[in-house]
Amino acid sequence: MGVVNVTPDSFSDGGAFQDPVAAIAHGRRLISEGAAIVDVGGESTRPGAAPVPAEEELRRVVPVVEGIAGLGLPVQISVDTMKAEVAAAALDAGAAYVNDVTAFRHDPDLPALVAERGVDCCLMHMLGEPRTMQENPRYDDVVSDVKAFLEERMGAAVSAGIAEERIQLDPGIGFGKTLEHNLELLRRLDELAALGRPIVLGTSRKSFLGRITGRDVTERVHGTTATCVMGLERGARVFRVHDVAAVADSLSVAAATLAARWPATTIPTTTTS
Ligand code: HH2
Repeated sequence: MGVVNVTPDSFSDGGAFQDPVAAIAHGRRLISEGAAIVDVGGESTRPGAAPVPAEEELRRVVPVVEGIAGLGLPVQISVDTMKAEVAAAALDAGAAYVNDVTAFRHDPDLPALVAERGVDCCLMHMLGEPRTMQENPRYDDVVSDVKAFLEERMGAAVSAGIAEERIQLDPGIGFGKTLEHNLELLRRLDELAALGRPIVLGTSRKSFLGRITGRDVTERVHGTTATCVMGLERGARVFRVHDVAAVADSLSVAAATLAARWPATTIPTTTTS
């Protein structure tokens, strides 16, 4: 899953793809590098980020989804949003996957929309909200707590009419977690994979990698690939990354070594509503 951030303030590439033409070209490049999914987002969720009004998020996201869909390439377009209004417009424009970092806790209309359109979704764990999530996060046992949360949110999604096969789960690396929490989740990712749904892993360029390596945000590709390879070995199947070429090569070699099947999913190019 390649990341296309159409934002002025994303933590690693804010401002680089605000122009729709640049964002669409970036999407094309990520697809050519091996992305099976491109995740288009118009609201940063970095620690301390301020919420973006739906109107502005729509203005950022919809032309880019439309443009990438118009390329006619074999890719699934994801919209990274917590708002049903934005998701609906993105699905109309050609997206077929909803990536909600709040796991349907922000907008009660979002699960019904995903159910009605029959599209894939990602439910992610976050402790608190982006504005405050890194202020002293605490867990009894981070892996058990995240697992219980994901199980509960998956149950809520199924109750809202979403088919279980459409649901993917994400531990939310960096979302209300210390360095130690992130490493514990990575080390014990197999316990989350035991929930029986594909695990999405979003470690790309995140600050915990900089804490370990001392590298700036654009120099964390090697740290990112290390986490993806370890994640694959422990059951992750979707890797949300900025540096698709490097990660795709690393995963191909790791998957061949493990004789694992990767990519693990077929790629729908249209919505199934
Ligand atoms: N991380 C970010 C945003 N969306 N979605 C999922 N499912 N998992 C993640 O780990 C995840 C996510 C943060 O990364 P990025 O989009 O690059 O930054 P920003 O939120 O500042 O735009």
